[in-house]
Amino acid sequence: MSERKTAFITGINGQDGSYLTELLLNKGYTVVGLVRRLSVPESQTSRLEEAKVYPHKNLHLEYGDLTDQSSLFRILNRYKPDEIYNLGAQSHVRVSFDAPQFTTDVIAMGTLNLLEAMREICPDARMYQAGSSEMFGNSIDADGFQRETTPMHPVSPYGCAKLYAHNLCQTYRNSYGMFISNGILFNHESSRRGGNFVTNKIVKGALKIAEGKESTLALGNLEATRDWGHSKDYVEAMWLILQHTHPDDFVCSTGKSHSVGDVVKYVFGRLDLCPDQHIIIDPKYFRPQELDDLKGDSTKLRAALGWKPSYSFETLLEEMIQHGKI
Ligand code: NAP
Ligand code: G4F
Repeated sequence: MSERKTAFITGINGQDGSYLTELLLNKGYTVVGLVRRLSVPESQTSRLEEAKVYPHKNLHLEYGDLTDQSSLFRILNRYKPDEIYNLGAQSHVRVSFDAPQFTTDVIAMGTLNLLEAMREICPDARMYQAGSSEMFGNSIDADGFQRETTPMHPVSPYGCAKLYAHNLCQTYRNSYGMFISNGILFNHESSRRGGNFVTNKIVKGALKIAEGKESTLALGNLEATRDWGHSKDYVEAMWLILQHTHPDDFVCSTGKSHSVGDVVKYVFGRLDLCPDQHIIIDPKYFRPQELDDLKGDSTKLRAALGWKPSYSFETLLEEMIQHGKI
């Protein structure tokens, strides 16, 4: 790279934000991140510290919030980024039923705030929007896959807010000729995944049972299926999407799906535990409306940008188990 590029990341201390920061610093970028003020300041940078990228001379953190447009104007004005990655979100689907307005404010209005700030200050920058397979709801093509052309009928406040942001990004791209690309990412996990998402909850719960610290693990729906990949692979896709010749929308997925019950079976099996003796079904983890099955066709991304996942379902869970043992 001849001239150092600057990237601005909202949600920098999230799971994906931390992997993306590692990737971009390694590529020689200056990285600017938006962090929210938390009452435990150590939590503001916990994942970046775990990734060993904070502190770093080319990483600058700025206080702000997607719902505070003045903070976005201030930061964009100061750094004039070449690339913007909009990863900030209340990203838990179940919680979006409990806090629908907050979820919508951050994801939908927050994206609008960012787009307007970008249009005013750095319209020639490139922006990646973190869209989700949750936008499809229970809509599935006849062959069992979801792809870019599959109709989107979300079944959660989170999915609705993400679809608003997705549509808004397309509208700004088409109206103003801005380089704005939507990712439609299927579930992706890692050892940095929040402990209340199902994969990490199962890994951590099983390890506690194996160590004799707990005897049961309460879960909700075990029948739902998801297409699970690794966050490290998916942030690579985000970067590739912004290096493309033109802005576009891309599904990112492994193309293989497993049930929540399969995750339980695999993780408990690896720890020589019998799930029937430990798993309790607690309706409090059911959602008012469930998204039953997700399996993504990422042919477009693979063909246009040469992306492919390096982790399988098994190697992903294996890494999470080994990390949890440390
Ligand atoms: P995550 O770990 O929950 O991280 C979300 C980040 O957003 C956190 O750093 C959080 O900050 C920040 N944030 C929350 N509210 C904010 C606000 N009002 N203003 C600014 N930042 C705010 O999520 P992730 O797994 O990394 O996912 C990254 C993005 O991809 C999210 O937009 C998510 O919805 C989307 N996505 C994720 C998946 C997946 O399977 N992981 C799939 C599809 C799409 P705090 O740490 O301060 O809370
Ligand atoms: O791990 P989950 O909470 O992920 P979910 O709802 O699929 O959402 C994740 O992936 C989306 C992409 O499709 C992202 F956009 C979103 O931000 C997030 O990262 O739940 C997965 C499945 C669900 O069917 C849920 O009902 O696991 C089921 N489940 C069963 N017991 C549980 C539990 N989920 C959670 N969180 N906790 C349980 O005890």
